[in-house]
Amino acid sequence: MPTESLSGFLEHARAQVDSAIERYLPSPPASPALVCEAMRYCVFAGGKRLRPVLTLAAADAVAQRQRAPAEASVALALPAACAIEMIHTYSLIHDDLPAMDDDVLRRGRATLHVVYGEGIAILAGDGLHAEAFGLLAREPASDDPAVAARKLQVLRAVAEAAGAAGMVGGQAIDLQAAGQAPGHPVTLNAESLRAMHARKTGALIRAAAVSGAIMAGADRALVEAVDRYAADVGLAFQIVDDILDVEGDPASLGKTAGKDAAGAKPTYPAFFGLARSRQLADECSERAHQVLAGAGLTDGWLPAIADWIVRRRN
Ligand code: GRG
Repeated sequence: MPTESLSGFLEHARAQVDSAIERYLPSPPASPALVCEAMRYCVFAGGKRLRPVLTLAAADAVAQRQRAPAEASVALALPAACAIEMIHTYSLIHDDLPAMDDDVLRRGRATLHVVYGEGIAILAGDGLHAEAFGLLAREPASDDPAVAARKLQVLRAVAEAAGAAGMVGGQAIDLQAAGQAPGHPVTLNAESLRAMHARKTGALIRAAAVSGAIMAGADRALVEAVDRYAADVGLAFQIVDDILDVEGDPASLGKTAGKDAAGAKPTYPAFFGLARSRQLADECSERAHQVLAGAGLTDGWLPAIADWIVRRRN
């Protein structure tokens, strides 16, 4: 994906992802109009598209490393990029529900349940989740057994990341830590906070990058390198998310700021303070760069994405 700057790459990748998701999402008359509309309300509300960007950037980097045509590799990875964004969006819809984090603002708009009611919001999330796996199974449509094998590997990686060992498990621990699992409270320390985030947000971020690498035909060593890179990018992302909750401006965040402190939530700034939290995020980025250098994956946008995650303001 030869663009001149990271912002050019991000713009191009987001446009590709948005137009593909629009094609892939269900629409009437095959599916009832209301639930289709509710899905689109949240999917097209202006998210950063970090996860699909990572998928496409990983496919591009692996292609460059293997001297393969990058555009073809990115095209193979595009359905996985879209499916992962659909799963991420479902998780945000469900996280915002009164039974979970109970929030009214997301991606700069009223949350889905505020606009469409809780029942439709739950169903829109469920629908996005199911549609994502259908998409992973269906696309890219190909008779090539190698492509079919890569799709199966991606299905497994994404299911594990979204499931009980990953995002769902992390969210369950989060609810316990917030005192929202009656009879099952837990108290997190700095290490169990890291482990909770590794499941809740880290697993899907890793699966996003790994899926791009797999679809581009990466061998085991390259997949592992991309996975290690993404684990550090995911942790940096979470630390910065916690910092922004303290320092961020709700208008640019597009969500309620100050919620962690208000809810006395365990966070990186709460455990380490802001200055050390920033250092920890920088250290993650540094490790991510080292992994890329060691694996010969520095061509393309993965290094710049690690820097963007640490410097972002939303
Ligand atoms: C409901 C099973 C289930 C899981 C929810 C991801 C998640 C798990 C909850 C989100 C809660 C939250 C705000 C976590 C902090 C990090 C995070 C995932 C922020 C939102 O992701 P961004 O910043 O959002 O990538 P955009 O809108 O840019 O896509």
